[in-house]
Amino acid sequence: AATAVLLAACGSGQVGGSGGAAPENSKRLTLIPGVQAEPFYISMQCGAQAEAQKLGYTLDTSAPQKFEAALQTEKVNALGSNPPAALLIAPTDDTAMLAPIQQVASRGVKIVEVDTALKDTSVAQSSISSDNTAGGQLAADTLAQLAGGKTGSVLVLDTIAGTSTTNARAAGFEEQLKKYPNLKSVGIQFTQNEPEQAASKVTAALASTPDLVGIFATNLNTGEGAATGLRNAGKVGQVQLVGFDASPSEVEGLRNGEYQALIAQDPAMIGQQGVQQAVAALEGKPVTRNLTAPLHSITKANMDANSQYFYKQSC
Ligand code: T6T
Repeated sequence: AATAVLLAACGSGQVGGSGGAAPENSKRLTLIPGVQAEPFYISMQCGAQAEAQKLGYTLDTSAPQKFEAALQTEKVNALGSNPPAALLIAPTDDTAMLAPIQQVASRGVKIVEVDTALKDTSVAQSSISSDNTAGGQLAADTLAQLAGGKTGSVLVLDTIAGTSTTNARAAGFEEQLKKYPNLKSVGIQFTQNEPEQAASKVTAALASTPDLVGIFATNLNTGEGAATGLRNAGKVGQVQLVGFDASPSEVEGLRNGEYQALIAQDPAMIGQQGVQQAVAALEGKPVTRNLTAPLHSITKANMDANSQYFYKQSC
């Protein structure tokens, strides 16, 4: 933090323009994740920080308090006239974040998308994410297998319309579910990425849909909320819960039977590759426009062999 303050002070005479970072910032990267203090983004930050150090760069992180485009925009705007050489960002809205990111790019800052992405593919030099559509398809196959031929309804919990990742997971799931005529979706419900909202959606679905056999929660917040909803209704283990991500609380839930499966991402690898691509762009080396990080399907039976994919609370 002291270094960042010093750099900011040294660069205070610098004004915008398209010349890129001030010389003293040429080895500085900034990561703006979706939200602060969340295991997915903490793990991403750990991977990014380690790689930056290895490559001789510094990486600072500036995270919004909530997963919200307005708050993330403030963080982007705060880069101001003294920006880093490259910005790694997880845009919380595939459209609303376009203008602020474009503004930074227009100052010569290299942009790398990590996890989520803008609809407009012309701004970022590189994007690194899981194959979220395939992740949703994998969740549908997993749920169908868990249902074991039983007929019934399935609920999908998404976060916010405009979140590229979870929207793709939900769509991939819905598409793949058509292959299983015994299972019908009651539709995608949005939760504003709030566990409390996910819990109430589950409570309402259990009341209105007596044949509910399964839930697909498209990220860790929807999963944690769904587990709460099932616990409150005494339905744990009766309604199959397939979650996305592998936060400490989800892993605990898998162990105690609240979840039947988790689709884990590799956020540390996303962060690591994000830094590699940003540095390649800065050093004039070849850049890969789209990179896909692997997914891992974890069940209670194989969880101990997969503990390297569990997300971290600190580096
Ligand atoms: O699932 C991750 C991330 O991939 C998604 O874009 C937003 O939610 C998480 O951060 C988990 O809460």
